[in-house]
Amino acid sequence: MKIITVSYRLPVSLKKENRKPVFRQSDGGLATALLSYSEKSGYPLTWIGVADFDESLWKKAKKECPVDFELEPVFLDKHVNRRFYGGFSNSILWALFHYFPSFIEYSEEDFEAYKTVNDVIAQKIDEIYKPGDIIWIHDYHFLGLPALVRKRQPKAPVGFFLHIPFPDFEMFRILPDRTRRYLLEGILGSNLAGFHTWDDTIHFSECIEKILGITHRNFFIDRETHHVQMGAFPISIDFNKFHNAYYHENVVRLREEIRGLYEEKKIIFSVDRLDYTKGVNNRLNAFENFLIKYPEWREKVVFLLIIIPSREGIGKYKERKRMIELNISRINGTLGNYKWTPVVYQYQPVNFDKLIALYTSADIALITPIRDGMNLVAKEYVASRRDKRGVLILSIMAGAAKELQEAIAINPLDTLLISDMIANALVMDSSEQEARMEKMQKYLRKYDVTFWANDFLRTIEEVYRKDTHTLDLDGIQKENLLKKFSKAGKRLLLLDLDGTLIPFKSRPELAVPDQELLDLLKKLGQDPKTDVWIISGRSRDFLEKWFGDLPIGLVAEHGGYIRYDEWESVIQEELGWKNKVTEIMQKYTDIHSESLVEIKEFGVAWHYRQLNEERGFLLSRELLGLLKSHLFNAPVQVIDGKKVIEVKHFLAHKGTTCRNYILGRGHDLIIAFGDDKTDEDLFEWLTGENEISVKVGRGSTVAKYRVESVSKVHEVLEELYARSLSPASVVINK
Ligand code: GDG
Repeated sequence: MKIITVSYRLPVSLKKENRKPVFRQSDGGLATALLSYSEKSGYPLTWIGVADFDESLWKKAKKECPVDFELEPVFLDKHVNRRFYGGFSNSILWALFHYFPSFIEYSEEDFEAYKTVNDVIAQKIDEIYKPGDIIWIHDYHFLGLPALVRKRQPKAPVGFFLHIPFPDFEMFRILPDRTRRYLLEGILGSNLAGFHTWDDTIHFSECIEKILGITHRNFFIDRETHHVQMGAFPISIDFNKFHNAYYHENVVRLREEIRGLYEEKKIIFSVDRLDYTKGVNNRLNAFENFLIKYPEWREKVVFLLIIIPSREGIGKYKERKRMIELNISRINGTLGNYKWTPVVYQYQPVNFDKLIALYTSADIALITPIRDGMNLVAKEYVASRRDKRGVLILSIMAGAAKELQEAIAINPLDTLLISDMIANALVMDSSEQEARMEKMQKYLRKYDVTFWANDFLRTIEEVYRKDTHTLDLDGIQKENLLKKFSKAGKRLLLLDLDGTLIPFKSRPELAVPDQELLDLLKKLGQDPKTDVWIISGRSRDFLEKWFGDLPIGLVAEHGGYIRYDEWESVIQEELGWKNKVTEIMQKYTDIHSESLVEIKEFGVAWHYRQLNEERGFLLSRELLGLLKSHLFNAPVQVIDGKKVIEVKHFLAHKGTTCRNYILGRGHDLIIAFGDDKTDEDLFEWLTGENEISVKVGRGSTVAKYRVESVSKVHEVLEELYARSLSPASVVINK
């Protein structure tokens, strides 16, 4: 059993230096976290990534690789890799997911290369995977990969984590349909799709709802082959590594050196990879504003700006570098003088000790991304301040801002606000600095990168285990249920109608019960030991007309009306929202005449079964959004049903009505059958050992059992009826 991790970059680099192969391990938090998890759990680790070295060099050096895990470099054709990495990954996905749509350079060839590389990696995983292994795929380079792995290994536990933001539907939908479907279906191949924040998670869930028509229940989806959980897993850092480095000899020496260089001056610091998302030019403009608005700080402050070279082959990055450098020289030229350089700029990486020395020398860390999945620099700055000094100024557009509440929050475009906040931070008294740092450190110490990795991997296993929770109601399972039924003293059957007892038809009025079903319900209802209820979304008139003469109970309008002897309403109030909903739905029907509006007493439904599949789907997504906004705060539920959008009073609820009026009346066995979301409201109440829920057809469910179709429901009901006859006759019949 092992963990297979996939990321574009390997945590180790290999270069030839003085004709000898030299390995370097990255300081990345991901490697640290995974290694620590692997150590604690005892699962060995295999890491797959794209090699940035030659295969021949790897073959020679492989044995000397100084790591405690298996490294599986994948060697790509250079041309394909350029289109895959520089093209689709970084000139399309990166720009789009960070809300820079005008920076996208869309190319079909790049998409082809992206798919090819995802296929190559899927193949690699397939070669290595053994049952029992856990697969963890990272980031936007491999959005298609989870589904490709699922295809090859349907039973594999697969996690996917996105390190960058997931954009909202309005942004994501700009991609061609085949592309966006590939990406969304790709992620949905995993058992766990993790994001940094709930905003990202919600954006993803909205995209799958609007583009693929897949809805979730509590961010959980039941697919044909597996379950998918979505959720927020904010990444973090190795807190202790950063915290403990403060007193390292080399760090102390470097810090003294830096402090010595800027004696009498306050230091503002930032470090980023070169990227247009990081807001470096805004930051520079804010610093310039600050020096103009607060001239008393001139010559008393210095801005140490470090940019790490990144993606230099891509046009937008080259351009950004030029823009930043022009800006720096303009500011230094106009505001600096021969004794003082306001912005000290470095375009080179720094090693870990220098980074800590810089973090711990800085009076302010100024972090201003326009958009950032998380931003680890912010967390590292806080963790490294063992002296509890320094002030973090952080953009609200970074995922980290959701957690680091004691940072000074700024809007990255508001350069005037930033300049004021710099002025405030420079005079913040030490007790306030300490109090803020302490709170943030307490949080980061607890939620460190090891917590993150444990939480993520544990959740993959949990969701994976859930894969078997809904059992097919056949064979031994069915036999057990039948036995229970024949043994039970008093039994209750709760039966949904459409999609459960009656198959769907193009128009609701055509879906009516046949004589066979009526006979079946009649004979079941006549058994004094069995109470039978139809729990339906239909109107009471409809139920009365077809089932009124049977010896069974009826619930209409999803729980709004109940009939023992007489119909009784569970709702007593005026429904002011109904007119508005009817008006909105009617407009849709006026334009799209194949659809129809059904007005009920406690709700309104728009049926689109007869519309062209694709158009009906798109319109239903639009209508859903519109209704949700119009009905904000109204006491309603908006249901995205099977080819029907329905708005109903929240008390017209199958679960609540059954609980209040039908359940808890001395039944020894309860069996409920249902096929859609409103039935789930009832299933959620049926948790006891003798409370059996049965989902009809595919789709997410909390039910204990599943049958595949309406005819199977009839079959099971016939069998239950047979068992309701005397046990002796059942034996004889056998
Ligand atoms: C992506 C998302 C998300 C940088 N230069 C040096 C150096 N670094 C280290 C920092 C930090 C990391 O690189 C940068 O991480 P960020 O989170 O700030 O940004 P991205 O590279 O854009 O990362 C981001 C992240 O993935 C994780 O999910 O937070 O939102 O964009 O750890 O310290 N480290 C050293 N020398 C350098 O020159 N030693």
